[in-house]
This record gives sequence, C-alpha cells and structure tokens, in this order.
Amino acid sequence: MSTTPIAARPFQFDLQPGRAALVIIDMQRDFIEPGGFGESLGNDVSLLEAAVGPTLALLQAWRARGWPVVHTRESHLPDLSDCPPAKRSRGNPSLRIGDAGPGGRLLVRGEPGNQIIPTLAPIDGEIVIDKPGKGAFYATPLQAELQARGVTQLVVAGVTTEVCVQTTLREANDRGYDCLLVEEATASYFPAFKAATIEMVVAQGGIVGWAAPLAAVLAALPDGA
Ligand code: C5J
Repeated sequence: MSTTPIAARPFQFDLQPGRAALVIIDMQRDFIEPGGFGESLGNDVSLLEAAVGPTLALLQAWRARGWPVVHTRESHLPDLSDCPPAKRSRGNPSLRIGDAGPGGRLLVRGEPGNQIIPTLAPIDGEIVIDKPGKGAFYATPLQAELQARGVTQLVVAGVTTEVCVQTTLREANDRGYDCLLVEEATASYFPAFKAATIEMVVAQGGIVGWAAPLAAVLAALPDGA
C-alpha cells in the first residue's frame, strides 16, 4: 500500500490514501454561533470561528479526492431518552439541554441550532453521525461505518478540542485507529485547553496519536481530481 508522509509530531504520519477518513467533530451552530448550547454555558463562541476556514480547506481536499468524510453532531432525541440525567443536570441551571433557545431546543436532534454550520454542511455520500455522548463512537454506528469502508486512519478536525475531539481521539485510539489531529482545524473556548490537548495527544511517543499543522497535511496530499 502506498503511503503519503506528513510532517507531524511526535514523528512522521504515514497517510494511506483511501484508508484515511476525515472526521469533523460537532461543527454545529449549537457550539459555534451565539444563542446555542456553547453560549448557554457562558462561553465566548467567537473563539471557535478560527477553526472553520482550516476545516473547510481539509473538507475540500478530501472531497476533491473522493476520500471518506464523517461529520458528527452532538445531539439528543427530542424526548431526551438518550441524555443521561447527570449530563442534563449540569451546566446552566436556567437553560439546560432540551430547553428552548434562540435556535430551538438546545442539543436536540433536528433543531435549527443543532445543524452543522452551512459552510461545512455535509453533502450526499458523506457520513453523518448523531452522537449522544462526547465521543463519536459511544452509542453510534461509527465503527461499523468505518469498517465497511476499510478505514484505518482518522484525520480529525472540529470542536471543542479538549471535550468531543479529545474524547473521540481516545476512543478511536483504543479501537486501533491511527489518528492525526490537524492543529488549526480544531478550537476550544479555552485556548490553553486546546494547547494542552495537543500536547497530551502527542506526548509519550504519540500515546493518543499525532498532530500536524494544516499546511503540512495539505502539502503532503497527492494530487486531487
Ligand atoms: C461540548 C463538544 N464541549 N462538541 N461538546 O460539550 O465538544
């Protein structure tokens, strides 16, 4: 199998074209736009905007090559039967998961605020995973979808770095996927947490995976269509 070397930390990531899915975590209005779940928790959502352009660049690169793309959405069923009481009881006591905000019910599947932002909206043929947890594998068909396509590597983008992105990286790592986190294509409401997460991922010889700048990933990709 041919590989494409990407300059990464803690050492070169050997991308296997066609076996590497782009996984975009929770680039939803609920986290990125005012009036959603993220803002309900007191966060400055404008901090996540920086990840949109780099994520779009990755998405366009994957689409141009016809490689697998996964989008995830943190979401709950309208009756909240998949939302553990412990999850709902924390956060903002006057605006909880399932309560009505300006974009509809917070973190509820199908609500306007729960959709992926228009710039990064999925297109036909891309995998969309609704996930009730922070990790993309818990209580979802993601593992089966990846296995069906022969995917063994995940190139990961999305928000927030230390919550859903990191949880997904750890879940994927335990399942045997090689994961590469693209540094500019992820963001946090807490820049220090983003930086710390990247260091945690690559520490100890890549105990969770690899990290690389966007430019290194794009420069290494073989010519697209
Ligand atoms: C959070 C996420 N932060 N997508 N979700 O609750 O990171």
